[in-house]
Formats: sequence, structure tokens, C-alpha cells
Amino acid sequence: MLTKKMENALNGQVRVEAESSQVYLSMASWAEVKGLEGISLFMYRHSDEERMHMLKLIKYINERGGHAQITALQAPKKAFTSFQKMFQQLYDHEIEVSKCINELVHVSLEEKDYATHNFLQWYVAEQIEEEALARTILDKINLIGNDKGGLYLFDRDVQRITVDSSASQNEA
Ligand code: OFO
Repeated sequence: MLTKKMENALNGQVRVEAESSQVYLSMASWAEVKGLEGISLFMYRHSDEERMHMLKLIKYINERGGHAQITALQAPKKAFTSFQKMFQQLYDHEIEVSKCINELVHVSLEEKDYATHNFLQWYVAEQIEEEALARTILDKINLIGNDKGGLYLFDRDVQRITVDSSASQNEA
């Protein structure tokens, strides 16, 4: 059984994951209308992954005698000044999500809820992967600069990064 404090904290994370999914969905849509096909596929996939993170939490809360709350969400940004800035925002967003996960782990220890502590380790590992992925992408973007050929290759490459990251997730 979850304590009220633990349940509320986990519900907070349900919302964070749901908002993350919406943020990346908005990025996907923007990239799609800009003709950045690979980037948009990457973002659609990323949005799906965040929804999966949310569902995993919902199931867990309900299984442990809590009640997962589905709430209104903050609307994401609709437009981006450049795809470079958009990826910087993705990275910054993931850093914030990592802080939220760390805070949740902290609450699980305070509440002496070792089952939840154990459950959260999946998210801790996932955040390491996601931050590393976002950093790799930013490094590639910095290498390209304003080179059009580089952008073409990046748009193609970023789809492969998506496949690789989902493959490693399937192994987990
Ligand atoms: Fe990208 O964050 Fe979920 O956990």
C-alpha cells in the first residue's frame, strides 16, 4: 500500500510524463510541417515513449492500492525558432525530468517504501539513456552548423538513433 505522500508524488510524475509526451508531440508536428521528416519521426517516437512511461506509473499506482490521477495538462509550445533550439529544449526538458525522478526516489526512501524505490530504478536508468541520447544529438547538431548537406544527413541519421534507442529499451 502506498502512503498518501508517495501516491501524490507518483501522481505528480504521471503528469510530468504526460506533459513530456505532449511536448514531444508538438515538436513532431512542427518538424513535420517544416519538412524535417526524420526529426519528426524521432519526436513522434519519443512522444510515444513518454506515454509509455506515464502508463507504467499509472498501472503501478493502481496496483499498489492508490488511484492514478489523470489531470489537465499545460499546453506545450507550438512553434520553435529552429530545430537546433528545439533539440536544446528537449535536452533541458530531460534534465528537469531527471530532477523529478531523483526527487521521487528521495520520497520513496523517506517513506521507507522499498518496493517503489525498486520500481523507480527503471526510471533512473532510463533517464541516463535519455540524457545521453539528447547530448549525442546536440553534439551532432553542433558539428553540422549551418551546412545544408549536414542537415540532410542529420535528418536521416536521427531516425537511426531512434531505432537504436528503442532497441536498447526492448532489451531492458
Ligand atoms: Fe524522457 O522522460 Fe520519461 O521518464
